[in-house]
Amino acid sequence: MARFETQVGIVGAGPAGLMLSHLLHLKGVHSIVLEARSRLYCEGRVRAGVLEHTSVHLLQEAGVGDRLEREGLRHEGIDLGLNGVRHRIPFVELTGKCVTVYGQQEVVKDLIARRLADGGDVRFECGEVSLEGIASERPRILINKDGQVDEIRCEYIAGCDGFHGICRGEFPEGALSIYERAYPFAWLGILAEAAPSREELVYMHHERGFALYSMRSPRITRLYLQCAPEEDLAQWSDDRIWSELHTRLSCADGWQPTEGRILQKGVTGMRSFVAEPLQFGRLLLAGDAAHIVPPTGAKGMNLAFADVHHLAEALAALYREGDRRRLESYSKTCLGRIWKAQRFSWWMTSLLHRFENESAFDHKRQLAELEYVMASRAAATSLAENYVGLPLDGV
Ligand code: FAS
Ligand code: PHB
Repeated sequence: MARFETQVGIVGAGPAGLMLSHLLHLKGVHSIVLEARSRLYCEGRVRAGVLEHTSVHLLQEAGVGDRLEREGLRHEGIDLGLNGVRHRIPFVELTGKCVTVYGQQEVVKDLIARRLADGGDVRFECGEVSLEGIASERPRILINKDGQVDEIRCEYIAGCDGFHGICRGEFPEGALSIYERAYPFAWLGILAEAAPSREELVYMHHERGFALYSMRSPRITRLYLQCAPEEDLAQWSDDRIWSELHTRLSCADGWQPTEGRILQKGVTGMRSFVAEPLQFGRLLLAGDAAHIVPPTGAKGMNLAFADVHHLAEALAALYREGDRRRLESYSKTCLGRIWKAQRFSWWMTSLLHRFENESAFDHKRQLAELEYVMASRAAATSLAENYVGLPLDGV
């Protein structure tokens, strides 16, 4: 058995784990990152697309925003649409802030490159991870790879291993309260080699179901269709996907998405999920390991960055000044903003998707709410301030 020591053992090299490791490094705190998958897999995973202004600021402050500044697409608003009629929500006019479109896989590439350039210890394809002693002062991470078990003795463990990771499951029976909601639909998403034919995102409520027009670069379009929760991707030929996208996204003014070679397609389930508290003993959860939002509000990755910002500040205060107050209140500090993002993501999802078994009243009420948001400056401002990102302290 090989033995290693670190101050913070981090499980997971997604946006949460990588950003935490980098922020800790900047504050002089040592960490080891353990990732089950390969570097290539992590850098190729197509997921989130929108960075709140708060996340852009965090990345720039942390010195990992250069390529983001060069290649990220500044977006000053979005369009909401109802059966082919669009209405713009002008973020900058309403809030003074904007968002940036820059794929999650690009953020992951930038963070991995910087950690490795700084001599960071990031172990890909690490083998099977298990935790021991999370309630003790010296928790351990055991890694079993090809029958060889290595040990990493830590002072703290950060569970950044996503919704399907192992860390949340290490909390003892009864230590966690789970809050969740499932949705009766999913998103079929595609990445297409097609120049975006609009500058900003279009969120369309259509009788046949929600559709989202997004992008990744001047050459790549990202599009989504509301589909059944267990949709069989094999039933969706490229032609059928484009036909449905045109049906749902074509607008009265003649705009519709440009077609192109489909580079990637997948079905993403929808859920709202929060596990409270985010900490037990010396194990602290961050990102999707602790919470999941439906992607309609573009909050998932942004919440992960907010969590690790607070966690890095808390650990630095402890190591630098022996001040444990931030660490003891880490969960409470994060949960205020997490629940506001949960509310907004639920609201955007409920506003824009078709609910098969809804009553005629609820459908009319939903349309009235969408028309109200399109017509009211106050309602549009509420959407805008949540979309661009609430303050990191959650108030
Ligand atoms: P992640 O899941 O990104 O990273 C966790 C990491 O831990 C992974 O690399 C995993 O391999 C690793 N891991 C897991 N178990 C492990 C173990 N036992 N040992 C070691 N490593 C382990 N958000 C948006 O805002 N917009 C979107 O459009 C959007 N689309 C999404 C599509 C999909 C299919 C999914 C699953 C999520 C999507 N999200 C979206 C949300 C997503 O972007 C997350 O919020 C974001 O990845 C959160 O980052 P992390 O918390 O780091 O978790
Ligand atoms: C994306 O571009 O992947 C994207 C954008 C906005 C969302 C969800 C996903 O709300």
